[in-house]
Amino acid sequence: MRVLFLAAMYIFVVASPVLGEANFEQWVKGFKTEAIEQGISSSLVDKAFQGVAPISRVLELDRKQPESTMTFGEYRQRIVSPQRIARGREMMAQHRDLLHEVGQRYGVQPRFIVALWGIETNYGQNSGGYRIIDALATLAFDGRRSQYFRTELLNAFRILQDGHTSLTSMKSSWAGAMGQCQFMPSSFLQLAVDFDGDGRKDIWNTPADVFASAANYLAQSGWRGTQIWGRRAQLPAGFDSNQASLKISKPLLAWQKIGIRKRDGSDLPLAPLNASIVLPDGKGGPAYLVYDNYRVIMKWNRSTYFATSVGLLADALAD
Ligand SMILES: [Ca+2]
Repeated sequence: MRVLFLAAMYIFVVASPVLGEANFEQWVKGFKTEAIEQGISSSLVDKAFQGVAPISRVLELDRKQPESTMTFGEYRQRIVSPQRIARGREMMAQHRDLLHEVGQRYGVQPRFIVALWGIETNYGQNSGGYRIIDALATLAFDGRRSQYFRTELLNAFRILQDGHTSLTSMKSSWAGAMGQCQFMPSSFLQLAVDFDGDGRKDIWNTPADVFASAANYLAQSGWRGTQIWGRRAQLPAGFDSNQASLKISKPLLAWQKIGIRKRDGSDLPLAPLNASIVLPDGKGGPAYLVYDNYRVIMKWNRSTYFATSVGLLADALAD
């Protein structure tokens, strides 16, 4: 039975590219009907799907998760590199007035806006070269989360229809994250901002809109502009690593009492704050004491690697 089953799978896999093309055309037909029912203009949908075919590279990338094969130490070295810190400082200086204005409006310290921007797209230099319709159609047709991507594809059409960008400018990552702050279309519809007031939320090419959209995302997710993200900590000998969990949140005083200290060995601040201990590389790796803002960063990307790196890069960009 097992052998027969595998043989059947083999035939399916070999035959699927041809089958896939026919199915894709069918799928596009069904999607177009739904989009038009939802109020997207038929000429826009027709134009957007001209020459679209599934992108095999997108499926390949969807099936592998590079981050999980790296330790946090390796990830941090790559993501919070000396080059990225240097460039970030240049960007802080170049956009100082705008960042200040956006930061004031949304209650977010500019260094966190710039850190997210730097990590997401290397300060706008690498915001993804895929045509979003092609990428999302591929994932909606054949991905592991097809319903999610189908909804995002519909959202992408809403953004186009509203005139925020054009079909040719609407580029994304392979997974549909758009522009310099890498918003999915659903996040764009909820949280993107037209900060320069030209009528378009342009997160592809307008720094004011990019910064304000990122800041608005944080603000709406509960960011506190008077607090930091957390800090590197020193654990006492014999620390019970079961205590290192985002599910466990305790007053700083409680952590101080069991011997947690700042990295340099000095006392924790006496602020009335709750904190959690995070060990991105597990027991024996670097320890971080993190506050509520860390959880906000994890709403942006649910990865301790990501959130800790944003915090560390923001610290490196502090005045
Ligand atoms: Ca704008």
